[in-house]
Amino acid sequence: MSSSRRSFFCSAAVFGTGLLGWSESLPEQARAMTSRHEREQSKHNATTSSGPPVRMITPDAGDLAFEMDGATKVFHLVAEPLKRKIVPWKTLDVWGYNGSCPGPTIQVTQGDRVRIIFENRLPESTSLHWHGLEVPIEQDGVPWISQKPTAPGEKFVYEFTVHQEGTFFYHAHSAMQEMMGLIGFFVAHPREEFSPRVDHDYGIVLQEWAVLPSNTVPNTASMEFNWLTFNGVAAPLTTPLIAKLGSRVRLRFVNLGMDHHPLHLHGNQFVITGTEGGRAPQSTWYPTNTVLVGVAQARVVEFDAKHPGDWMIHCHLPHHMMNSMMDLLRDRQISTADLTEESAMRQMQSLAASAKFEHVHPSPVAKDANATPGFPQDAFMEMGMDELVQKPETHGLPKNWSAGMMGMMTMVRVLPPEKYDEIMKMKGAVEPQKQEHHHES
Ligand SMILES: [Cu+2]
Repeated sequence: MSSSRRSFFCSAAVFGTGLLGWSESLPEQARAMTSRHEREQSKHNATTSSGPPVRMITPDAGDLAFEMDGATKVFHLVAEPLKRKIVPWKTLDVWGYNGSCPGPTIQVTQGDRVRIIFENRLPESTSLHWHGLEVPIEQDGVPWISQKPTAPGEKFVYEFTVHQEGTFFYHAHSAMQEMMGLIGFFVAHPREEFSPRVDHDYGIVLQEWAVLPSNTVPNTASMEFNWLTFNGVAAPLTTPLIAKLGSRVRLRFVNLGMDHHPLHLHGNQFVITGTEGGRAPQSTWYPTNTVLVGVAQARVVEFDAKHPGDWMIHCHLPHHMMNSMMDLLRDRQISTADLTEESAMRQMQSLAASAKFEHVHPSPVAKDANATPGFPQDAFMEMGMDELVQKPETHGLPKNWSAGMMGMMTMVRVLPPEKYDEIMKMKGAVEPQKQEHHHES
Protein backbone atom coordinates (compact mmCIF):
# COMPACT_ATOMS: atom_id res chain seq x y z
CA MET A 1 0.00 0.00 0.00
CA SER A 2 1.39 3.39 -0.94
CA SER A 3 1.83 6.06 1.67
CA SER A 4 -0.67 8.33 -0.10
CA ARG A 5 -3.34 5.68 0.21
CA ARG A 6 -2.49 5.08 3.83
CA SER A 7 -2.92 8.73 4.73
CA PHE A 8 -6.22 8.79 2.85
CA PHE A 9 -7.34 5.86 4.99
CA CYS A 10 -6.58 7.78 8.15
CA SER A 11 -8.49 10.87 7.14
CA ALA A 12 -11.50 8.80 6.08
CA ALA A 13 -11.54 6.54 9.10
CA VAL A 14 -13.77 8.92 11.02
CA PHE A 15 -16.74 7.90 8.86
CA GLY A 16 -16.58 4.36 10.13
CA THR A 17 -16.52 5.02 13.84
CA GLY A 18 -20.25 4.64 14.34
CA LEU A 19 -20.11 0.96 13.54
CA LEU A 20 -18.44 -1.55 15.78
CA GLY A 21 -16.35 -4.18 14.15
CA TRP A 22 -15.65 -2.32 10.93
CA SER A 23 -12.33 -0.86 11.96
CA GLU A 24 -10.53 -2.93 9.37
CA SER A 25 -13.24 -2.66 6.73
CA LEU A 26 -13.23 1.07 6.24
CA PRO A 27 -15.96 2.77 4.25
CA GLU A 28 -15.90 3.04 0.53
CA GLN A 29 -14.33 6.47 0.51
CA ALA A 30 -11.20 5.06 2.06
CA ARG A 31 -10.57 2.68 -0.79
CA ALA A 32 -10.82 5.19 -3.56
CA MET A 33 -7.82 5.05 -5.80
CA THR A 34 -5.86 8.08 -6.79
CA SER A 35 -4.63 6.94 -10.16
CA ARG A 36 -4.96 4.35 -12.85
CA HIS A 37 -1.55 3.05 -11.81
CA GLU A 38 -2.85 2.22 -8.35
CA ARG A 39 -5.91 0.65 -9.88
CA GLU A 40 -3.75 -1.72 -11.91
CA GLN A 41 -1.51 -2.34 -8.94
CA SER A 42 -4.50 -3.31 -6.85
CA LYS A 43 -5.77 -5.76 -9.46
CA HIS A 44 -2.36 -7.36 -9.51
CA ASN A 45 -2.17 -7.59 -5.72
CA ALA A 46 -5.66 -9.03 -5.46
CA THR A 47 -4.50 -12.49 -6.38
CA THR A 48 -2.22 -12.62 -3.35
CA SER A 49 -3.78 -10.53 -0.60
CA SER A 50 -6.92 -8.55 -1.36
CA GLY A 51 -7.79 -7.58 2.21
CA PRO A 52 -11.27 -7.24 3.69
CA PRO A 53 -14.00 -5.81 1.45
CA VAL A 54 -15.33 -2.28 1.75
CA ARG A 55 -18.59 -1.71 3.59
CA MET A 56 -21.74 -1.38 1.50
CA ILE A 57 -23.38 2.04 1.67
CA THR A 58 -27.20 2.12 1.65
CA PRO A 59 -28.06 5.71 0.72
CA ASP A 60 -31.17 7.13 2.43
CA ALA A 61 -31.45 4.09 4.73
CA GLY A 62 -28.16 3.45 6.55
CA ASP A 63 -26.84 0.59 8.65
CA LEU A 64 -27.95 -1.30 11.73
CA ALA A 65 -25.34 -1.05 14.48
CA PHE A 66 -24.34 -4.12 16.46
CA GLU A 67 -22.53 -5.08 19.63
CA MET A 68 -20.40 -8.13 20.36
CA ASP A 69 -21.39 -10.80 22.85
CA GLY A 70 -18.30 -12.96 22.88
CA ALA A 71 -17.90 -13.99 19.27
CA THR A 72 -21.55 -13.27 18.38
CA LYS A 73 -22.69 -10.11 16.59
CA VAL A 74 -25.87 -8.90 18.26
CA PHE A 75 -28.38 -6.72 16.39
CA HIS A 76 -31.58 -5.14 17.70
CA LEU A 77 -34.31 -4.89 15.10
CA VAL A 78 -37.68 -3.26 15.79
CA ALA A 79 -40.66 -3.47 13.42
CA GLU A 80 -42.83 -0.36 13.70
CA PRO A 81 -45.14 2.02 11.85
CA LEU A 82 -43.42 5.20 10.68
CA LYS A 83 -43.73 8.17 8.37
CA ARG A 84 -41.53 8.23 5.28
CA LYS A 85 -41.08 11.33 3.14
CA ILE A 86 -40.65 9.89 -0.34
CA VAL A 87 -40.54 13.23 -2.21
CA PRO A 88 -40.70 16.74 -0.78
CA TRP A 89 -44.47 16.94 -1.25
CA LYS A 90 -45.44 13.39 -0.27
CA THR A 91 -45.07 11.57 3.05
CA LEU A 92 -46.38 8.03 3.46
CA ASP A 93 -47.54 6.07 6.48
CA VAL A 94 -45.49 2.90 6.07
CA TRP A 95 -44.16 0.08 8.20
CA GLY A 96 -40.44 -0.39 8.59
CA TYR A 97 -37.66 -1.20 11.02
CA ASN A 98 -35.85 1.05 13.49
CA GLY A 99 -37.39 4.23 12.14
CA SER A 100 -36.43 3.48 8.55
CA CYS A 101 -38.21 2.10 5.49
CA PRO A 102 -36.59 0.09 4.05
CA GLY A 103 -35.06 -1.08 7.31
CA PRO A 104 -31.40 -0.42 8.08
CA THR A 105 -28.85 -2.69 6.42
CA ILE A 106 -27.38 -5.59 8.38
CA GLN A 107 -23.78 -6.24 7.35
CA VAL A 108 -21.85 -9.28 8.49
CA THR A 109 -18.87 -11.33 7.39
CA GLN A 110 -19.16 -14.86 6.04
CA GLY A 111 -18.75 -17.26 8.94
CA ASP A 112 -20.15 -14.87 11.55
CA ARG A 113 -22.44 -16.03 14.32
CA VAL A 114 -25.28 -13.49 14.50
CA ARG A 115 -28.10 -12.88 16.95
CA ILE A 116 -31.01 -10.63 16.01
CA ILE A 117 -33.15 -9.56 18.94
CA PHE A 118 -36.39 -8.73 17.22
CA GLU A 119 -39.17 -6.66 18.75
CA ASN A 120 -42.62 -6.21 17.28
CA ARG A 121 -44.14 -2.74 17.74
CA LEU A 122 -46.67 -3.26 14.97
CA PRO A 123 -50.40 -3.51 15.75
CA GLU A 124 -50.44 -7.11 14.49
CA SER A 125 -48.32 -10.24 14.63
CA THR A 126 -45.32 -10.61 12.36
CA SER A 127 -42.03 -12.49 11.93
CA LEU A 128 -38.65 -12.11 10.25
CA HIS A 129 -37.60 -14.19 7.28
CA TRP A 130 -33.95 -14.31 6.15
CA HIS A 131 -34.34 -14.31 2.40
CA GLY A 132 -31.73 -16.50 0.70
CA LEU A 133 -29.89 -17.48 3.86
CA GLU A 134 -29.50 -21.15 4.64
CA VAL A 135 -30.54 -21.19 8.28
CA PRO A 136 -32.02 -23.94 10.48
CA ILE A 137 -35.78 -24.30 10.00
CA GLU A 138 -36.60 -22.80 13.40
CA GLN A 139 -34.86 -19.58 12.26
CA ASP A 140 -36.74 -19.34 8.94
CA GLY A 141 -39.37 -16.88 10.17
CA VAL A 142 -42.53 -18.29 8.59
CA PRO A 143 -45.58 -17.84 10.85
CA TRP A 144 -47.01 -21.11 12.19
CA ILE A 145 -44.58 -23.25 10.18
CA SER A 146 -41.17 -22.45 11.60
CA GLN A 147 -42.28 -20.36 14.57
CA LYS A 148 -45.28 -18.89 16.32
CA PRO A 149 -45.91 -15.39 14.99
CA THR A 150 -44.40 -12.68 17.18
CA ALA A 151 -47.35 -10.85 18.76
CA PRO A 152 -47.48 -7.05 19.20
CA GLY A 153 -45.21 -6.06 22.08
CA GLU A 154 -43.35 -9.38 22.04
CA LYS A 155 -39.76 -10.22 21.18
CA PHE A 156 -38.22 -13.10 19.28
CA VAL A 157 -34.53 -13.94 19.20
CA TYR A 158 -33.05 -15.30 15.99
CA GLU A 159 -29.57 -16.78 16.05
CA PHE A 160 -27.61 -18.54 13.34
CA THR A 161 -24.23 -18.84 11.66
CA VAL A 162 -23.89 -17.23 8.24
CA HIS A 163 -21.99 -19.72 6.11
CA GLN A 164 -22.75 -17.95 2.80
CA GLU A 165 -21.52 -14.74 1.24
CA GLY A 166 -23.75 -12.52 -0.84
CA THR A 167 -26.64 -10.10 -1.06
CA PHE A 168 -29.65 -11.17 0.97
CA PHE A 169 -32.51 -9.42 2.68
CA TYR A 170 -34.78 -9.72 5.68
CA HIS A 171 -38.52 -9.23 5.43
CA ALA A 172 -41.82 -10.00 7.07
CA HIS A 173 -43.23 -13.22 5.65
CA SER A 174 -46.75 -11.91 5.01
CA ALA A 175 -47.52 -10.47 1.58
CA MET A 176 -49.49 -7.45 2.82
CA GLN A 177 -46.80 -6.53 5.36
CA GLU A 178 -44.13 -6.75 2.67
CA MET A 179 -46.04 -4.20 0.62
CA MET A 180 -46.20 -1.90 3.66
CA GLY A 181 -42.41 -1.71 3.52
CA LEU A 182 -41.11 -4.41 5.88
CA ILE A 183 -37.82 -5.21 4.17
CA GLY A 184 -34.10 -4.49 4.61
CA PHE A 185 -30.71 -5.60 3.24
CA PHE A 186 -28.72 -8.43 4.83
CA VAL A 187 -25.24 -8.42 3.30
CA ALA A 188 -22.68 -11.12 4.04
CA HIS A 189 -19.22 -10.07 2.93
CA PRO A 190 -16.49 -12.58 2.14
CA ARG A 191 -13.51 -12.42 4.50
CA GLU A 192 -11.27 -11.37 1.63
CA GLU A 193 -12.53 -9.12 -1.14
CA PHE A 194 -13.04 -10.72 -4.52
CA SER A 195 -10.80 -9.92 -7.44
CA PRO A 196 -10.90 -7.37 -8.92
CA ARG A 197 -11.58 -5.57 -5.65
CA VAL A 198 -14.09 -2.72 -5.62
CA ASP A 199 -13.63 0.71 -4.08
CA HIS A 200 -17.30 1.64 -3.74
CA ASP A 201 -20.18 -0.64 -2.81
CA TYR A 202 -23.75 0.70 -2.94
CA GLY A 203 -27.06 -1.05 -2.19
CA ILE A 204 -30.54 -0.12 -3.38
CA VAL A 205 -33.88 -1.66 -2.33
CA LEU A 206 -36.58 -1.43 -5.03
CA GLN A 207 -40.11 -0.86 -3.75
CA GLU A 208 -43.44 0.27 -5.16
CA TRP A 209 -46.50 1.82 -3.59
CA ALA A 210 -50.13 2.37 -4.49
CA VAL A 211 -51.34 5.54 -2.83
CA LEU A 212 -54.55 7.33 -3.74
CA PRO A 213 -54.39 11.13 -4.18
CA SER A 214 -54.39 12.99 -0.87
CA ASN A 215 -53.87 9.69 0.97
CA THR A 216 -50.82 8.62 2.93
CA VAL A 217 -51.49 4.91 3.50
CA PRO A 218 -50.40 2.53 0.72
CA ASN A 219 -53.11 0.27 -0.65
CA THR A 220 -51.41 -3.11 -0.31
CA ALA A 221 -54.20 -4.86 -2.22
CA SER A 222 -53.70 -2.75 -5.32
CA MET A 223 -52.24 -4.24 -8.49
CA GLU A 224 -51.23 -0.85 -9.87
CA PHE A 225 -48.56 1.37 -8.45
CA ASN A 226 -48.04 5.10 -8.71
CA TRP A 227 -44.99 5.58 -6.49
CA LEU A 228 -41.68 3.86 -7.18
CA THR A 229 -38.77 4.20 -4.79
CA PHE A 230 -35.05 3.48 -4.37
CA ASN A 231 -34.34 2.95 -0.65
CA GLY A 232 -37.66 4.51 0.27
CA VAL A 233 -37.36 7.71 -1.76
CA ALA A 234 -38.28 8.72 -5.29
CA ALA A 235 -36.13 11.02 -7.41
CA PRO A 236 -35.14 13.77 -7.07
CA LEU A 237 -34.92 12.95 -3.36
CA THR A 238 -32.68 9.91 -4.03
CA THR A 239 -29.12 10.55 -2.88
CA PRO A 240 -26.64 10.36 -5.79
CA LEU A 241 -23.97 7.65 -5.56
CA ILE A 242 -20.50 9.17 -5.48
CA ALA A 243 -17.53 7.46 -7.10
CA LYS A 244 -13.99 8.59 -7.66
CA LEU A 245 -12.73 8.60 -11.22
CA GLY A 246 -10.66 5.46 -11.81
CA SER A 247 -12.30 3.46 -9.03
CA ARG A 248 -14.29 0.24 -9.38
CA VAL A 249 -17.95 0.41 -8.35
CA ARG A 250 -20.30 -2.32 -7.14
CA LEU A 251 -24.06 -1.79 -7.17
CA ARG A 252 -26.46 -4.22 -5.47
CA PHE A 253 -30.19 -4.27 -6.05
CA VAL A 254 -32.91 -6.23 -4.30
CA ASN A 255 -36.55 -6.19 -5.33
CA LEU A 256 -39.56 -6.83 -3.13
CA GLY A 257 -42.65 -5.66 -4.97
CA MET A 258 -45.10 -6.69 -7.65
CA ASP A 259 -43.05 -5.74 -10.74
CA HIS A 260 -39.69 -6.59 -12.24
CA HIS A 261 -37.39 -3.65 -12.84
CA PRO A 262 -34.91 -3.34 -15.74
CA LEU A 263 -32.22 -1.13 -14.25
CA HIS A 264 -30.20 0.81 -16.76
CA LEU A 265 -26.92 2.66 -16.31
CA HIS A 266 -26.00 5.49 -18.64
CA GLY A 267 -22.62 5.83 -20.32
CA ASN A 268 -20.98 2.74 -18.82
CA GLN A 269 -20.91 -0.99 -19.40
CA PHE A 270 -21.10 -3.25 -16.38
CA VAL A 271 -20.92 -6.96 -15.66
CA ILE A 272 -23.32 -8.94 -13.49
CA THR A 273 -21.09 -10.40 -10.79
CA GLY A 274 -23.63 -11.86 -8.42
CA THR A 275 -27.22 -12.86 -7.68
CA GLU A 276 -29.24 -13.69 -4.59
CA GLY A 277 -27.17 -16.90 -4.62
CA GLY A 278 -23.86 -15.10 -4.09
CA ARG A 279 -20.89 -14.43 -6.34
CA ALA A 280 -21.20 -15.57 -9.96
CA PRO A 281 -18.19 -17.24 -11.60
CA GLN A 282 -16.20 -14.80 -13.72
CA SER A 283 -16.73 -17.03 -16.75
CA THR A 284 -20.42 -16.01 -16.68
CA TRP A 285 -19.77 -12.26 -16.81
CA TYR A 286 -20.72 -10.43 -20.00
CA PRO A 287 -20.82 -6.73 -20.81
CA THR A 288 -24.22 -5.07 -20.58
CA ASN A 289 -25.81 -1.87 -19.31
CA THR A 290 -29.26 -3.08 -18.19
CA VAL A 291 -30.00 -5.69 -15.58
CA LEU A 292 -33.46 -7.09 -14.94
CA VAL A 293 -34.10 -7.41 -11.22
CA GLY A 294 -37.01 -9.76 -10.74
CA VAL A 295 -39.20 -9.93 -7.67
CA ALA A 296 -37.40 -11.65 -4.78
CA GLN A 297 -34.09 -11.44 -6.64
CA ALA A 298 -30.81 -9.72 -5.93
CA ARG A 299 -28.49 -8.57 -8.70
CA VAL A 300 -24.94 -7.33 -8.21
CA VAL A 301 -23.13 -5.42 -10.95
CA GLU A 302 -19.65 -3.94 -11.18
CA PHE A 303 -17.93 -1.48 -13.47
CA ASP A 304 -14.77 0.56 -13.72
CA ALA A 305 -15.66 4.23 -13.31
CA LYS A 306 -13.45 5.54 -16.06
CA HIS A 307 -15.82 8.07 -17.65
CA PRO A 308 -16.29 11.29 -15.67
CA GLY A 309 -19.87 12.54 -15.47
CA ASP A 310 -23.20 12.37 -13.67
CA TRP A 311 -24.54 9.08 -15.02
CA MET A 312 -28.16 8.20 -14.48
CA ILE A 313 -29.18 4.84 -13.18
CA HIS A 314 -32.88 4.11 -13.34
CA CYS A 315 -35.59 1.56 -13.93
CA HIS A 316 -36.38 1.80 -17.62
CA LEU A 317 -40.09 0.97 -17.40
CA PRO A 318 -41.47 4.36 -18.53
CA HIS A 319 -44.08 4.55 -15.78
CA HIS A 320 -41.42 3.79 -13.19
CA MET A 321 -39.54 6.92 -14.30
CA MET A 322 -42.33 9.19 -13.08
CA ASN A 323 -43.79 10.55 -9.90
CA SER A 324 -47.51 10.78 -9.33
CA MET A 325 -48.70 14.35 -9.85
CA MET A 326 -52.14 13.66 -8.48
CA ASP A 327 -51.41 15.06 -5.05
CA LEU A 328 -50.28 18.32 -6.51
CA LEU A 329 -53.30 18.58 -8.79
CA ARG A 330 -55.77 17.43 -6.15
CA ASP A 331 -59.32 18.40 -7.14
CA ARG A 332 -58.02 20.37 -10.08
CA GLN A 333 -56.75 17.31 -11.94
CA ILE A 334 -59.96 16.91 -13.93
CA SER A 335 -59.44 20.21 -15.69
CA THR A 336 -55.88 19.62 -16.88
CA ALA A 337 -56.69 17.85 -20.14
CA ASP A 338 -57.58 20.93 -22.14
CA LEU A 339 -55.56 23.57 -20.44
CA THR A 340 -53.82 26.27 -22.40
CA GLU A 341 -50.14 26.66 -21.88
CA GLU A 342 -50.54 29.83 -19.82
CA SER A 343 -53.11 28.44 -17.44
CA ALA A 344 -51.25 25.16 -17.06
CA MET A 345 -48.08 27.04 -16.23
CA ARG A 346 -49.91 29.22 -13.74
CA GLN A 347 -51.44 26.14 -12.20
CA MET A 348 -48.10 24.40 -11.77
CA GLN A 349 -46.63 27.54 -10.26
CA SER A 350 -49.40 27.83 -7.72
CA LEU A 351 -49.29 24.10 -6.91
CA ALA A 352 -45.57 24.24 -6.46
CA ALA A 353 -46.00 27.19 -4.13
CA SER A 354 -48.54 25.24 -2.10
CA ALA A 355 -46.05 22.38 -1.76
CA LYS A 356 -43.43 24.82 -0.49
CA PHE A 357 -40.94 24.38 -3.29
CA GLU A 358 -38.37 27.09 -3.11
CA HIS A 359 -38.13 27.42 -6.86
CA VAL A 360 -39.81 25.99 -9.90
CA HIS A 361 -38.00 25.94 -13.21
CA PRO A 362 -40.41 24.68 -15.89
CA SER A 363 -39.07 23.59 -19.28
CA PRO A 364 -40.09 25.76 -22.26
CA VAL A 365 -42.94 24.76 -24.62
CA ALA A 366 -43.77 25.91 -28.18
CA LYS A 367 -46.06 28.92 -28.72
CA ASP A 368 -48.62 26.83 -30.60
CA ALA A 369 -48.13 23.71 -28.45
CA ASN A 370 -51.86 23.14 -28.07
CA ALA A 371 -52.24 22.64 -31.83
CA THR A 372 -50.27 19.37 -31.62
CA PRO A 373 -52.31 16.23 -30.83
CA GLY A 374 -50.90 14.60 -27.72
CA PHE A 375 -49.68 17.78 -26.07
CA PRO A 376 -48.89 17.98 -23.20
CA GLN A 377 -46.76 14.98 -22.30
CA ASP A 378 -43.91 15.96 -20.03
CA ALA A 379 -44.63 19.68 -20.16
CA PHE A 380 -45.59 21.06 -16.75
CA MET A 381 -44.56 17.80 -15.06
CA GLU A 382 -40.90 18.68 -14.99
CA MET A 383 -40.25 20.82 -11.99
CA GLY A 384 -36.76 21.72 -10.96
CA MET A 385 -36.44 21.82 -7.19
CA ASP A 386 -32.66 21.72 -6.80
CA GLU A 387 -32.62 23.81 -3.63
CA LEU A 388 -35.28 21.70 -1.93
CA VAL A 389 -33.41 18.40 -2.32
CA GLN A 390 -29.90 19.79 -1.91
CA LYS A 391 -27.34 17.70 0.01
CA PRO A 392 -23.58 17.18 -0.21
CA GLU A 393 -24.00 14.52 -2.90
CA THR A 394 -25.83 16.97 -5.19
CA HIS A 395 -23.12 19.61 -4.89
CA GLY A 396 -21.99 20.91 -8.28
CA LEU A 397 -24.79 19.40 -10.37
CA PRO A 398 -26.00 21.57 -13.26
CA LYS A 399 -28.82 24.01 -12.53
CA ASN A 400 -32.28 22.44 -12.80
CA TRP A 401 -30.87 18.89 -12.67
CA SER A 402 -33.79 17.83 -10.48
CA ALA A 403 -36.33 18.56 -13.24
CA GLY A 404 -35.26 15.41 -15.08
CA MET A 405 -35.30 13.14 -12.03
CA MET A 406 -38.42 11.17 -11.13
CA GLY A 407 -39.41 7.77 -9.80
CA MET A 408 -36.88 4.93 -9.61
CA MET A 409 -33.94 7.05 -10.54
CA THR A 410 -30.62 8.14 -9.14
CA MET A 411 -27.19 8.79 -10.56
CA VAL A 412 -23.64 7.59 -10.23
CA ARG A 413 -21.46 10.67 -10.12
CA VAL A 414 -17.99 9.76 -11.37
CA LEU A 415 -15.90 12.63 -10.10
CA PRO A 416 -12.28 13.68 -10.47
CA PRO A 417 -10.39 13.43 -7.15
CA GLU A 418 -10.67 17.09 -6.15
CA LYS A 419 -14.45 17.19 -6.65
CA TYR A 420 -14.84 13.82 -4.98
CA ASP A 421 -12.87 14.97 -1.94
CA GLU A 422 -14.86 18.19 -1.74
CA ILE A 423 -18.12 16.24 -1.40
CA MET A 424 -16.62 13.78 1.09
CA LYS A 425 -15.54 16.73 3.20
CA MET A 426 -19.07 18.17 3.12
CA LYS A 427 -20.49 14.75 3.99
CA GLY A 428 -18.11 14.41 6.92
CA ALA A 429 -19.78 17.40 8.52
CA VAL A 430 -23.28 15.87 8.42
CA GLU A 431 -22.50 12.16 8.78
CA PRO A 432 -22.48 11.80 12.61
CA GLN A 433 -26.14 12.87 12.98
CA LYS A 434 -27.15 10.57 10.15
CA GLN A 435 -25.59 7.54 11.80
CA GLU A 436 -27.04 8.31 15.19
CA HIS A 437 -30.50 8.04 13.68
CA HIS A 438 -30.04 4.30 13.21
CA HIS A 439 -28.57 3.51 16.57
CA GLU A 440 -31.08 1.62 18.65
CA SER A 441 -30.45 2.17 22.33
CU1 LIG B 1 -39.42 -0.56 -12.63
